[in-house]
Amino acid sequence: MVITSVLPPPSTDNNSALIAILGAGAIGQLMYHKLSLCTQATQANDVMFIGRDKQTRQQELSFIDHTHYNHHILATILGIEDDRLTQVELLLVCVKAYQVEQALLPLLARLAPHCHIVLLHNGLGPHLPVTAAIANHKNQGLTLGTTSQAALKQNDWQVQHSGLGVTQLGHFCGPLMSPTLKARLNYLHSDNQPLEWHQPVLPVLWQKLAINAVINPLSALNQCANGQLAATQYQTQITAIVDELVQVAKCDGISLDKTAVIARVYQVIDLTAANYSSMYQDVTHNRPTEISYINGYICQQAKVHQLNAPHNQSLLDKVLHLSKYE
Ligand code: KPL
Repeated sequence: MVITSVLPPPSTDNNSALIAILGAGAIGQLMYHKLSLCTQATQANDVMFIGRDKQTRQQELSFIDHTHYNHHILATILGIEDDRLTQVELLLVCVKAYQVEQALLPLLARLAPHCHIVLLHNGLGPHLPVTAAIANHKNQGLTLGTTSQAALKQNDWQVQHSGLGVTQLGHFCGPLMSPTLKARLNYLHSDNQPLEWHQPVLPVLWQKLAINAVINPLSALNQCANGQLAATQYQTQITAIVDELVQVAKCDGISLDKTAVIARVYQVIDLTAANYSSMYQDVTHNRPTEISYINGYICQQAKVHQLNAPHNQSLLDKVLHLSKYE
């Protein structure tokens, strides 16, 4: 059953600090709702999207939470020429990995000089050019993160929270995030799962990379739901993918326990059994995939360390071949 409530648009205070979200895909809209629903009680309007257009506009969003309650909110999508960009103190980057550099780097100079950036995408790699760019904006800090919360876009502005999961964040470079902003981000928790902060954060991201390196390409290539990957026919391949990843991570200074990583991969396969991975959906809808930042990142780092990663390379080649965009 879907229950509907219509919330009035919150009031706008032109001088307050803003939290902005770059990327209005399923995860971007989920994060928007989690952060803005908690401000409805106080009528604060401090969460906005950043759009691609010059002009700022309002957009009605619909969000079906995990209890099937349907929330409607009028959201502000800031235009790229809006002066309020300079008040953005926290930017959550929820675009796909392959969009991060192009979408974020030109924005950095327009945000508050002390704006804190949070990257929240699948895969690894974009943090390297972002770190280099942020070095030119000495007061801007960078936090990296990952989420296993699942959201499904039902149409452009309607998202369903389709799976509870954990969001894990950790400081990466530059000034630390202020305690006030950290407290706001706690609203990203899912109902039974608090937001986790990890220091260092890279081991957590490599662990998530392993989950995506197995589930995403295998589900896309075999056109199956995540749960079907628990079948014994995939066991040898899954072990080989993780084995290569653990060796590459080790040369990158990240020590992972192979048995624990494989156990976690199977746990996520089980927890998300009915879901279709983001790569399955990208391939099905003829969209670009994040393969170059998942298995591609493992192959790239393998080359740096003069290692071979044939299983990851083969998945990379096959998915690139499938997708007309890459
Ligand atoms: O992150 C995911 C994705 O689909 O990108 C997993 C965890 C594999 C869930 O489907």
